[in-house]
Amino acid sequence: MMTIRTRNTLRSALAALLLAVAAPLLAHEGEMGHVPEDGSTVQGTPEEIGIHFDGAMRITQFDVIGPRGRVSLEDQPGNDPTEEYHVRPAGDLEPGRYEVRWRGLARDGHMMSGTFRFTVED
Ligand SMILES: [Cu+2]
Repeated sequence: MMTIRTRNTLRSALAALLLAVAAPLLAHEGEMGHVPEDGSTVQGTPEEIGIHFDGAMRITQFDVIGPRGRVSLEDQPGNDPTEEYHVRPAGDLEPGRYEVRWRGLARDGHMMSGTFRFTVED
């Protein structure tokens, strides 16, 4: 009797814990799209580079890494939460592979991060 009751108590405690862990994950803002598209190839320098989220995200880091290292960006928007974050390269991007690395703060306070890649052709 005692053992069964203890086991049931443990089971409901575990279920409550799983719910508590799962709920914030369901509420998370996610990446909805990338500019240029992840894995795409673009002709020449893209006019803008950015991400769309399905909820407000406060971007804390947004780096574009190319064949020659970090790309200079013309503008880095402020720290206001936004659903669309776009930057323009300060100069022409030489042909090659590029990776965007970003970090942000979701509304629930969790740090989010991601990467996406694109290729620039002549
Ligand atoms: Cu979270």
